[in-house]
Amino acid sequence: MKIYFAGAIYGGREKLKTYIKIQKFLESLGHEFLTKHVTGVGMATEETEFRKTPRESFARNLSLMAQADCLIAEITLPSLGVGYEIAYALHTRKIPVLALFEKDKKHQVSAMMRGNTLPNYQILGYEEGELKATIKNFLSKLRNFKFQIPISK
Ligand code: 6IA
Repeated sequence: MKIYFAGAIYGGREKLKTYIKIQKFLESLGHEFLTKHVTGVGMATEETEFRKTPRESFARNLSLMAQADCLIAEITLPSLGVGYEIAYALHTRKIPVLALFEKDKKHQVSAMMRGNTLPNYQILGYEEGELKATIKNFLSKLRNFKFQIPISK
């Protein structure tokens, strides 16, 4: 499966280790981690990313989004970019979205994320030790998800 991972960049880099853990876990399961620019791990030429203009980054991200089977977001840190990507995945691509946040940081997660009841959206608080099982559970249910929601062509 091709997975678009969203995590804060300008929103803060404090959760980078968790993003990398998620990337390595998804890759160990055989999935393609589309958004290596979020972690910087496994990028062909890291420098190229830094030289991209915002327009180039935006266009490249939308083309990655067009290939994605689902989106997984780590939303503990408030990030405009991540919020935009989640809305785009839900409303434009209509793909399944899993939003994860550190359980004890619930108070800083936007009501727009916590109150969303769209059928292709799931939000879960996690403790460090639960992360992998939570992701695995989401991925195992994706096939059923696809039957429930209209997937865009
Ligand atoms: O608002 P934020 O910067 O926190 O948004 C982060 C999210 O938006 C990530 O999930 C990314 O996919 C996307 N994003 C934000 N900025 C960039 C970017 N800028 N390049 C690619 N995607 C981005 C330059 C990156 C660089 C300095 C490593």
